[in-house]
Amino acid sequence: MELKQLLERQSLAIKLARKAGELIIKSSGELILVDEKCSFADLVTESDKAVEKMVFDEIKKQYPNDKFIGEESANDTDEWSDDPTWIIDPIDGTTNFVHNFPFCCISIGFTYKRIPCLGVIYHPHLDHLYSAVKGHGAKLTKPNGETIDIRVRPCPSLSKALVVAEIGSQRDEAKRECVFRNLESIAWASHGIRSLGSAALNICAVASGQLDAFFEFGPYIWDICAGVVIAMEAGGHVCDTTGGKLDLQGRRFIFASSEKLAKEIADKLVVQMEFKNGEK
Ligand code: 2AM
Ligand code: CA
Ligand code: CA
Ligand code: CA
Repeated sequence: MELKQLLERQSLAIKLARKAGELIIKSSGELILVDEKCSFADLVTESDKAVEKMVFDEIKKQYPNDKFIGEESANDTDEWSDDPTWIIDPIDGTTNFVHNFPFCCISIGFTYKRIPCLGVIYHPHLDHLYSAVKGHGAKLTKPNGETIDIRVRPCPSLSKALVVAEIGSQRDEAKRECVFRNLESIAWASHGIRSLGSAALNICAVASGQLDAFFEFGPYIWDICAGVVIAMEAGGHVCDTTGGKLDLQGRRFIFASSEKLAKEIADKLVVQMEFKNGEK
């Protein structure tokens, strides 16, 4: 795809991310919880659905032939193909949103030939807009309108790293134990663990040098697609939890400031959790 076409899509994504941010902020006070998905800790609100619909409807007006994958409208028959595809999480950090903890975002990714080539992530409470086009750097636009390049910060080893990780939303006992064994292993080998509740914003924090690495078992393609473009353009290393090539649909994710740090984390993960097809 030509750069011009990507840049056109990027400006639409930025416009829609800001519009989505307004909806998120506006609806924070009047939350309507509509469902629990795979467990009592897996929440969805009317705002998740409304934001996704608004974004998809607007994109469809300009790009009727592009494909879509979105968290709230995804179903098992959705195929991720070589076609131009928008991959969207309308609210990443829904649990924070429900609890009024101001740490969530909209994440808009775009793939062509199954390669992530555009990512826009907007944190409305802080008015931070992260964006990247493959091959053209990762940027942060601040509330004063200034846009700066962002970059990961070098970190010599896990023993000097501050790591962010999530426990996910499953609550069955077998999964719980695996999650904690891994957290424990990384916690004692590093400066510490943070858990902030938004995979996409975790990626932005590492990409801008505020944290050194992020790992999670269980994230879906919409949690990481936009973030992966920002991560790579910020000079970081993404891989799966064994240190091997990242599968965007594999639900096993590491992003670190360097390949060496990513490998160190992979080596310390004591349980490689498996996700069967269709498993939530
Ligand atoms: P969400 O807020 O859009 O649901 C916290 O675990 C982070 O991981 C959030 O970004 C959350 O996205 C995402 N997430 C959602 N479902 C998950 C799952 N089953 N396992 C792991 N992470 C999940
Ligand atoms: Ca969710
Ligand atoms: Ca998400
Ligand atoms: Ca979501």
